[in-house]
Amino acid sequence: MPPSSDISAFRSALQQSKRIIIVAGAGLSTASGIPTFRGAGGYWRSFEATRLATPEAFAANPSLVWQFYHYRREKVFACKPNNAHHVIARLLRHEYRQPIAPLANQCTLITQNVDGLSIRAREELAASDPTSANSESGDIIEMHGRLVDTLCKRCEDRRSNTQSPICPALAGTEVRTDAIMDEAGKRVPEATISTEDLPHCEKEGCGGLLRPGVVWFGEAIPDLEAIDGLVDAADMCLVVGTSSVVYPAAGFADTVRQNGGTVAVFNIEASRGDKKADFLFIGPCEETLGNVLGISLGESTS
Ligand code: BJW
Ligand code: ZN
Repeated sequence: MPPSSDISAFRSALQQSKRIIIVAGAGLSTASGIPTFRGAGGYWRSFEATRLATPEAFAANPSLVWQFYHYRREKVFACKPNNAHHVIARLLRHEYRQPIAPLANQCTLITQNVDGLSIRAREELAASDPTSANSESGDIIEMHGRLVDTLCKRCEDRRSNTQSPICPALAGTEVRTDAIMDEAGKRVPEATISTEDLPHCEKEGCGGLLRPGVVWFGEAIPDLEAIDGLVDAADMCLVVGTSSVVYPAAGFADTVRQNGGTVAVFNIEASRGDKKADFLFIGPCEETLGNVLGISLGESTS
């Protein structure tokens, strides 16, 4: 049976749900101005973003990979959460969830995004209503790491670094976003920053080369056991703005469905997630999510 787009049927299922997971991807942040990984937005200087997100690419050309991540860090510093992040921040909070999912005592966002915008939306919500700053909010799991984190290749020290730019040599490289051609139409090679000028570990006596603290292809997802536990227990799975091609996240909806739960996909277009969906809401999630869930943002956000 094809998935339904009946909002009242979806809301009835939500009323019955007890444990909700939201599985999010790059489409959650497009309205904030962050490019996706696949499709038209998935290129940087004519490189496929997914080809740069590997340990092999970093080993072969740390200068290029750092320029890509520096560009994305600077972009995120200049962005703010959009309506979809704000709706999810509310859904995570018990008092906002109560009217639409009264039985749901657990609600967790499992995001593949590394931009930190979901955390920022949650912080903004807490700040906008100081009386409920301590009220219970569901967890946010950033399963592919964080752009602002660095990881030392030598001592494995992981820490948050929000310096802009992260090192002097990368300053200004973010403005080059397209491939440059010379008069003969030949591609001008990328400027190479020598490895010693890239970010290095500041831990006492280390000085090892730093890499972005994100999860690349072939690398393990931190705390996957805990995530699997949440997925196994969930009876409602909202899949928001992901192409559902990257595992393990792409398999979470299958698990929920196999366990008898309900899956609702929110995507701007058809995606691989559709075939495992009970409900499908096509459109920009920054509009559909609030409408379908019945969460209004009022005047406070953009
Ligand atoms: C909108 C919208 C709007 C636009 N509104 N919608 C099983 C089968 C086959 C392969 C594997 C498997 N298990 C593991 C693998 C290998 C691999 C994998 O999945 N490969 C596939 C490509 C086949 N997985 C891994 O390697 C993972 N590791 C692992 O499994 O380790 C095992 C292990 C165990 C023990 C020891 C060692 C290893 C790791 C995956 C890491 C992925 N990393 C990246 C980069 C992160 C860092 C960074 O950001 O730079 O994560 S790749 C990239 O893809 C990024 C994303 O999080 C991820 C998913 O992409 P996403 O978010 O779905 O984005 P898009 O662009 O694809 O889609 C956007 C969607 O939004 C589209 O559908 C649009 O239509 C939509 N959209 N605007 C609503 N306004
Ligand atoms: Zn170190």
